[in-house]
Amino acid sequence: MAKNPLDNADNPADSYSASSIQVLEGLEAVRKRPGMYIGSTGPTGLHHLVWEVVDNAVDEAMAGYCSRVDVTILKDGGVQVLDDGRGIPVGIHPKYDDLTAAEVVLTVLHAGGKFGEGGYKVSGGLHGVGVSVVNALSTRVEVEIDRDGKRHAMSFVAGGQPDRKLEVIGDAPAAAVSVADGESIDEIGEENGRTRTGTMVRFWPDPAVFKEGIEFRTQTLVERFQMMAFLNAGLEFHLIDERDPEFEEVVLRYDGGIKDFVNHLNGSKEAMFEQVGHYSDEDGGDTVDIAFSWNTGYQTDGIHSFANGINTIEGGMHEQGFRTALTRTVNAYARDKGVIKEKDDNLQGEDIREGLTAIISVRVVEPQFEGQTKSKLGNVSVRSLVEKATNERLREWFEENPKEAKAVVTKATNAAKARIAATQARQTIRRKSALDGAGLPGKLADCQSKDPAESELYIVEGNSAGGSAKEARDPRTMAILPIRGKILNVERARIDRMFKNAEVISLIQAIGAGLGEEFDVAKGRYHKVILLADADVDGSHIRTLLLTFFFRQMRPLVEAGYVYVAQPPLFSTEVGRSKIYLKDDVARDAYLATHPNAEFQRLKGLGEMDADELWETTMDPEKRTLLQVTAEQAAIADEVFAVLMGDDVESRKKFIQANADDVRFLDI
Ligand code: 0RA
Repeated sequence: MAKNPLDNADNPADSYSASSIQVLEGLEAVRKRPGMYIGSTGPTGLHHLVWEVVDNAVDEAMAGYCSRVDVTILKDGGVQVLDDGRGIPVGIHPKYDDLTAAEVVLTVLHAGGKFGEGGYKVSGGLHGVGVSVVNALSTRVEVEIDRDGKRHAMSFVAGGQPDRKLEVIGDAPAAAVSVADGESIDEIGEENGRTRTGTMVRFWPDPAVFKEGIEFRTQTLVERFQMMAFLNAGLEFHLIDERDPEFEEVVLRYDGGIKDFVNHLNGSKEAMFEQVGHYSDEDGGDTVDIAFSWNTGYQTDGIHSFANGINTIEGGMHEQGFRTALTRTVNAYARDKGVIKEKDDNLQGEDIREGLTAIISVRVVEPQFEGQTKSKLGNVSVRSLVEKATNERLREWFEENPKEAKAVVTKATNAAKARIAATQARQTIRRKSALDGAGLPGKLADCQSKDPAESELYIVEGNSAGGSAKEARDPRTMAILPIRGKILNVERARIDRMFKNAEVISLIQAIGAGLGEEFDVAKGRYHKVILLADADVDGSHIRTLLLTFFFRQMRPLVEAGYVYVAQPPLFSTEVGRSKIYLKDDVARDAYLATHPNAEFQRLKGLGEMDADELWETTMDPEKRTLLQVTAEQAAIADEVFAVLMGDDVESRKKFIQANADDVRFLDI
């Protein structure tokens, strides 16, 4: 906890006035209740520190002053964020007579970029708490600012206590000359009369705050920066991980912005036409940007929305406006062109959204974030903005691209037919009362307990493994459903076909909570649905098919945290007359370190274990490790699934080969 600087005679903060004390009390509040400012003190909160600093650089980019952000994970666990924005202002702050604006930004809550002139019109950052929070939760922060021709530096220790007041440490270097394509100057950094501006923030998170650890996950940073790069056309991110000598610098820059985002999400799918549609509009400082394309696939959830750079996974007014206007526009167009006759029913939204990939990005001056995870946009005015833009501009796009428009309408018409066929198929099944849980599948060995909270369903690949699992289980709480062969690939199958698949039907019956839009997680018969398949590539494939099925057709089950992946061991070794199982390479290496000469067998399949072994290694709640499947980052998950499951066989093969070991740990 930060000490009162006045208690320490050696502290340079001695010269600070009453306002500085106030300032430190603010940071003290952050240290007392960090969760209130960064959501949690777990890995999510830890990464939030990086987002806070990077958001400031992105704000500079949005205001038109920053073109590049360099993020470095330092060897000693700190993080450095360097941008070429205007630099945090270095003059004396009007409200705090003895502090520079830069010191205020680093030590006063909410000071961010919101004060004085030159403040941002539209700001990112879900919490928007500002860099001072990063300061409060770090053991050390170092800042360098290039501005007004000078390089300035300051630093803080122990949760925001001044270590070195802002001072000039030299001249700012010359500004980089931007070299256009084909020009002869190839030396970046050459004098052009101007000096560089920008901010460098280096921080070391406080392990006393982040008790679960202070290790940053590179992939998390890459995914976030990629999203930001898509949403800010032309902005260039560089990521370096100095902890890993093998790490190759990641550079992310998309000059096509959200159009590139759509292409990227569609990358592994078969696009219906070459060009990505795009339009934007503006009203009273709020802006909307939309890019869209259709692919030949059947999913209906390809709309991804963002507000001020935040992925609004719970949707909101911008999404609503788009959906309404999309449905309206396609129906109006189809009627005008005579594809739908007067007496015909309208196409439904889901028909039109089949195969659609769209990015909706809005910037809102005063965003209202609502919902459970504060990721739903509540501004009603944004709905009309998006609706109006879509009504006008999408219609224009259809008129200008008649071939594409026709393909869209034809696809939607086919989807409508399939929807009607599915309703009929569903009714047939319901008549047999299969979907309502009255009939349980014959292959299911159900558990005795009727309390979903303690009941577990093991979905086991193959009949022989299914047999072992039935023998091994605790019949009171564990149900076993053997699944034969590969279930239908749901990414590619329309719902009407899925109802005809025996494996899919038995899954739906066993879980007993319905399917698709009718899925009701409260009716689920098990709070743990555990996928148990071999630890090899075939097992990975089946696991992925099942995960895709749950993700697409029973998403609330995934969101509730009810879906798990069991981890059968990969290796076994004989020790005397007993056998020891080790779950992965790490466990094997650890074992080898203490038991030289052990010979390992790579296990080929679950079928090789008898019931006792299966219980011991994989099912015993006392010993097993289950991986909980999460549905975070739907946009990225969409892509992972698409790569794995989509029509593009080549990229699917490549993905599975590249990730053969990881696929079983697939963390959607
Ligand atoms: C306050 C005001 C202005 C910019 C910033 C803060 C700022 C903060 C950070 C943090 C990391 N990089 C940053 N870049 C800028 C506006 C500057 C002006 O009006 O000139």
